[in-house]
Amino acid sequence: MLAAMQEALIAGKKAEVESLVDGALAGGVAAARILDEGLIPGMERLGEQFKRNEVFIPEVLVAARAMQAGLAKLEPHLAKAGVKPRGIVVIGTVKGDLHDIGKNLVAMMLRGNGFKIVDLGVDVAPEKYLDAARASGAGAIALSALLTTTMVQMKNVVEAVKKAGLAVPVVVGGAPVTRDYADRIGADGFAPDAASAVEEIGRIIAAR
Ligand code: B1M
Repeated sequence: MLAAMQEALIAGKKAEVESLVDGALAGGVAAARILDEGLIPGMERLGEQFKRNEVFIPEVLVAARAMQAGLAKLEPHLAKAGVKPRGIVVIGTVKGDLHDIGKNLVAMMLRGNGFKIVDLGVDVAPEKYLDAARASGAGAIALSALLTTTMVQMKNVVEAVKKAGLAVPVVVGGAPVTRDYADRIGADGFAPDAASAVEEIGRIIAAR
């Protein structure tokens, strides 16, 4: 079933992905396993095909829509019931970058783990993070970037936060981002995946 889910995702068959996710959940497969062995590997395989010019942007967009639909089905199951709010997190994909699947997954996992989320969407300019952090009283700013050309924007956000004298830690992540890069730009935290982002942000907010 999880292999079929990968195929349906790659083919951009939204209704089929939704029904396979429903079926897996009904059959007792854990939401995390559906993510880790169904949806995410499907997207990774598609990424490889994209790189080899075997598929193009329209196919990737259709698959992304199927992925979002699958994630929406999983969201209630990733949530932990009865967890008290652990802090407010402002999240967004950096300026120039339109990839939002990973960012949405991080937001979803944070929400499911008791954080309140202010989601700024994609292509977010540094000052927007600052405004939202001030307005919401955020405990952390979370930045996502998927392109080597846009990850440099993370440095601009870190610098803007410092320049404004805002005492809000900045946590970064996304496929091209590494712990080393996070350290080099002076970010307060880094996570390689959504589950680690929950741990990292939780640890940073708790330590404040
Ligand atoms: Co684009 N794209 N894309 N794309 N795309 C990549 C990223 C690429 C690796 C594909 C490839 O060449 N193999 C490549 C980047 C190369 C590079 O920079 N090194 C690429 C490119 C080149 C481009 C365009 C430039 C293509 C073009 O126009 N010629 C263009 C750029 C547009 C723009 O942003 N300005 C483009 C466009 C698109 C679409 C719009 C078609 C679509 C995005 C749709 C959408 O997001 N709504 C798209 C997609 C879907 C991809 C791939 C195939 C899949 C990305 C994805 O959603 N992965 C991707 C190839 C790949 O990654 N294998 C690719 C699944 C998602 C769950 O993973 O986002 O990595 P990810 O998130 C993970 C972790 O990274 C982490 O947690 C998540 C889950 O555990 N994480 C965080 C993410 N954010 C975090 C924040 C954190 C912590 C962890 O803390 C705050």
